[in-house]
Amino acid sequence: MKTVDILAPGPMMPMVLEKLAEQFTLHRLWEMDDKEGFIKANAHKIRGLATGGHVKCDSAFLGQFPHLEIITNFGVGYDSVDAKWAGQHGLVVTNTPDVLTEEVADTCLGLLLMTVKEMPQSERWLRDGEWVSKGAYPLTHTTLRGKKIGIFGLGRIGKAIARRLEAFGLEISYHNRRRAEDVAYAYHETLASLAAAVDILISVAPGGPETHHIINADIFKALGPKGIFINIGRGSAVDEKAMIAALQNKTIWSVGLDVFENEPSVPAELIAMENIVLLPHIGSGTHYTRGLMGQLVVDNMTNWFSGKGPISPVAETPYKG
Ligand code: NAP
Ligand code: 8YV
Repeated sequence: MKTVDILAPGPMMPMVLEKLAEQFTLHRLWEMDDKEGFIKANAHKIRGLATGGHVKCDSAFLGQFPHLEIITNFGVGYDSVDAKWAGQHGLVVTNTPDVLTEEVADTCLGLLLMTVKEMPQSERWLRDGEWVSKGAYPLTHTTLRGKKIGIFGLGRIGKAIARRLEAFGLEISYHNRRRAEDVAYAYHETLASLAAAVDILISVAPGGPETHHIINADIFKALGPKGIFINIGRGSAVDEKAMIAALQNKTIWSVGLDVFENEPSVPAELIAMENIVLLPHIGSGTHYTRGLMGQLVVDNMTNWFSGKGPISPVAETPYKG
């Protein structure tokens, strides 16, 4: 398959690039001095794109490659790729579902516990010598005991989070566009109704235009002054300014965030807040799981150019054979 030219617009895991380069003629756009010149001269050759969440593959970018067939995305979330446009133009987009589900759910539970039980703050207390100088860390303001949990986006990862929360003995409800038939948790037809009914709201919803700023001032108001918001989905789903205001005005109690609107930039107002927990998008971040995700990127590309079809096409580009 060395006769097939593929393009990586931005950096990816070295393992992915090495394995792709073994089989295909791989062009590393981000390393080139004259990126525009390269595209002008070579766009007609490019048949595959391997990308991650950090490069915007919108219609203007994708439209430059007249013979493009497939875009293999590293990550289950593919909001940086205009998959609708790709589907309308006969392209296939693949993502990396399932292989990261349990890992991301583990991270979410960690983030939830850190936030509710003030673990980063109490660890700082110990490291700063306050245990010795001031005595025991104060009792935490809240607890998971007896709390109602709402999940926004009860899909693969949301269900894995819910299974863990069931073992914690907690009541779970959720909001999706459609009721999930395979669970008995209470369904809310709107996000506002879910937020009003629960103590802790966890977002595992995808990014993209449909969820943009869907978690806004009204949702925080509905969650209430003892409410906690956890985000392991996408930062773009949250109106970050409204969330900062809600924290400053004590409209909600606290947040635990793994994702942000403009990563890796995190608003200074959030960094200044001691009572919240901020993680640098580590949901799937282990060698083990990122390795599985990388392999799936490579396998999708290999399968496609061997004529076997994609392994994990996204909903907007179903494979018809
Ligand atoms: P999934 O199985 O497709 O689940 C997404 C869920 O969200 C579905 O249940 C879907 O239900 C619901 N949903 C989608 N759009 C919605 C909308 N507009 N309003 C209400 N509900 C909506 O995906 P997944 O594998 O669980 O992954 C979920 C997301 O997690 C990814 O898209 C990604 O953004 C994020 N993620 C983050 C990390 C991290 O490191 N922090 C890692 C992996 C994934 P309906 O279709 O019925 O609405
Ligand atoms: C990835 C993620 O690490 O899969 C996703 O949607 O958010 C993470 O697992 C990220 O997309 C890679 O940039």
